[in-house]
Amino acid sequence: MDIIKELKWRGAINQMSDEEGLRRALSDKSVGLYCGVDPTGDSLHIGHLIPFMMLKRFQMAGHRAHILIGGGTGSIGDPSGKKAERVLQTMEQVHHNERCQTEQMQKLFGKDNITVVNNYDWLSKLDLLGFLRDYGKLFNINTMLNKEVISSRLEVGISFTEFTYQILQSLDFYHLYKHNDVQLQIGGADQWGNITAGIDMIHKLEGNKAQVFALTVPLMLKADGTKFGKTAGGTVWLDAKKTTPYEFYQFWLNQDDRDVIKYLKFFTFLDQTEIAELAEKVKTQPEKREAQRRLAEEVTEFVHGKEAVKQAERISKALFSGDVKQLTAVEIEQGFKKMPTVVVTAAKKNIVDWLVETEIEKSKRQAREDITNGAIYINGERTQDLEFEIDPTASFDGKFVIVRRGKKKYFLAEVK
Ligand code: 485
Repeated sequence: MDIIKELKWRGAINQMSDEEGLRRALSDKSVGLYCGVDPTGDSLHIGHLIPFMMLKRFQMAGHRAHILIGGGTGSIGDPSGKKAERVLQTMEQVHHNERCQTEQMQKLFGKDNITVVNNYDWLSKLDLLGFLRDYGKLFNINTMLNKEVISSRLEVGISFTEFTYQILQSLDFYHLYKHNDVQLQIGGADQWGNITAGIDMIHKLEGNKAQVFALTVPLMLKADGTKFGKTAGGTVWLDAKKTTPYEFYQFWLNQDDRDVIKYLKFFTFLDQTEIAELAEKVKTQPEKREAQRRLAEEVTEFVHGKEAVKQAERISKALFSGDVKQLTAVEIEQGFKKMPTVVVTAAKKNIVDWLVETEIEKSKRQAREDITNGAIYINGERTQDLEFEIDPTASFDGKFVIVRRGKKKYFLAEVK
């Protein structure tokens, strides 16, 4: 299947310029393409994953993928999709974020498989008069004002700095066209104006015959109308320190039946046959959540690797069945990050006193009642003896005590 056809089947195309020209270019040879990202944070999130998966698909089809880190543009700030002027980041922030994001990209794609460039390298070398004479002249104010990004901001106001952003992104496309033989720029739906501005600029500089193309991916919408990529805990990050692989896995596992097939198409490399089979299972055996499990496995493996998937599965299983004994200290840290945590000393203590002191139980009376009723589990073992001594260092490298009350309620005591 040709790549455009495949992307269409995946529902991954929002807009394309010159579809025929692009198809021809793609079938003739290996095409250079790029997607840019501004280092506005120290980690990428799953929203970024959508165009990146697209880059990867092009790469798998034999094309040359480039990622551009916007060290230059990130010091200005893209007005696209923003209702108000941004606060400038310090250059230290920009450079710090640049380093973090570059490392993440190289992990995702493999160091040798992707060309990562930074527009700070050429944008920071522009001089004002050269910029105005060589490039400013190519941009018509009326055309710029008519772009949705700018027109939607005219009432609240927009600085000259942000207004200029589209020229900088255009310059990048031109730069990569000249130096890296890049003909296609991809991005989210909000990037259409910036990408087409670049195409216009290249046509002015190189003539209308220059073969350059734009392709955008749709904005991800959820069936229930809430924002994609957010949970109660906030944004879902690609950085394992900000969103642990277990939380990441759980995020995908918890997707709605109405969304899961769309996400399988967008976020995995599974083919049509396999996705059709999973769609059938959503209909006939939704309670098994096989499509969700496959989605969670695939995306977690792509971002965090095979081992992380195994770990996430072990943690999920242990928490579900209550059999937490086999978990390692590292797995406990991941799995219990969002659960109630108390800090305890290493001192041994009677179970009733310990449960009250940690405030897991409100009173001694309640603690005794729960213990004798068999509702209390210490490190996965039901404990019904009121004289039991808790030794906080007995399990999990002496770092944790896991308490479960009733069927599902977990508490983590951290030994310090
Ligand atoms: O030459 C370029 C320089 C910068 C950029 C692109 C090309 C970045 C772009 N202007 C931007 O702001 N991108 C967003 C970002 O950096 O977070 C998001 C888009 C989203 C998707 C994603 O980047 O909002 O639609 O393209 C990769």
